[in-house]
Amino acid sequence: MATFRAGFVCLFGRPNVGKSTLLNRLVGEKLAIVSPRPQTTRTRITGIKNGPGWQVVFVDTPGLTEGGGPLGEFMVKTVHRSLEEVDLVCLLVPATAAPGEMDEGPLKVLAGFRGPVFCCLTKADLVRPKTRLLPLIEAYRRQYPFKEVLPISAVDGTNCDRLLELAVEVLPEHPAYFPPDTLTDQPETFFVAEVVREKIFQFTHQEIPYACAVRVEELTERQGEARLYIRASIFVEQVSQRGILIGRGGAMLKKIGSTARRDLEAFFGIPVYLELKVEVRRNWRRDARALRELGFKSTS
Ligand SMILES: Nc1nc2c(ncn2[C@@H]2O[C@H](COP(=O)(O)OP(=O)(O)OP(=O)(O)O)[C@@H](O)[C@H]2O)c(=O)[nH]1
Ligand SMILES: [Mg+2]
Repeated sequence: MATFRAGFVCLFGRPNVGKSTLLNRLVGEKLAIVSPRPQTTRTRITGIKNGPGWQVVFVDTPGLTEGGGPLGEFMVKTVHRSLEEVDLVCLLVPATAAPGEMDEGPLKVLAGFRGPVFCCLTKADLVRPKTRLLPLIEAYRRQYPFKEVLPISAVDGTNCDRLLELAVEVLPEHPAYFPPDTLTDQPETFFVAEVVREKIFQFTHQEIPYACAVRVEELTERQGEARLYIRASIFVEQVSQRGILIGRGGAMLKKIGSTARRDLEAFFGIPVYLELKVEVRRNWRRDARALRELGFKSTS
């Protein structure tokens, strides 16, 4: 009987190195939101890729940081938990860094991990000439016994297929964890909330996107109508932020809603009705109870 390989591969690294962009590229679907700003991802996000004789469950994680209050602690805990019981870790580091700027923080976190670790030098498309990558590759090789060190670009696709192949090779023989048509194990409501959050990142500035949490209150396909009806709340920390998010005459909220709706329609393939409202939940990022109510629950 032919063997089947399956396992979990954690995408791990500092904020903004391109973990979510790589997850989307490897899975071939936009599952995780992306922004040019650090600390976009707040939770563990899976993306499942199937091939002949194998299944890889990629696990995108929040960027590794220190501090940041109760929400920050939740995010760091999420990173640590995501590293438990995975079959392979891909440490993502920016290819644009100089060898002298190498960051040892993530390597320290990996100290207890027994499995294979790949080092992916991300955003390699930004480095020219490519020979500039060699000293960095050498520097990382000296730092940790990586099984592979490879430059990648999730934007132009450099080495992404190669990374997938190498990942499959190290996975154990194991039956598939999910049915072959499964893309992720997050519920649709989570995905919808993230799309709204991505638009907040896109259209608002400074502290605003960080002060927002989105919760889907209702997601229904109404009988007899090929249409998704979605009601979601955006929670902000202060009254002034509510005003910014709503905008003059409601213009900002409308812009967030209509761009999110377009993405959701493309993803679900049916018309979407999206109703957004903005609520103030004072200092929710520092409030353990509010965090739980807004969906920041520990998974184990
Ligand atoms: N040029 C280039 N830009 C990239 C690449 N991968 C990601 N980016 C950009 O880098 C920024 C951060 O990407 P994300 O995927 O959100 O990074 P992340 O590591 O998930 O960030 P956090 O969720 O904040 O930890 C975005 O502006 C991306 O478009 C790449 O391969 N090349
Ligand atoms: Mg991310």
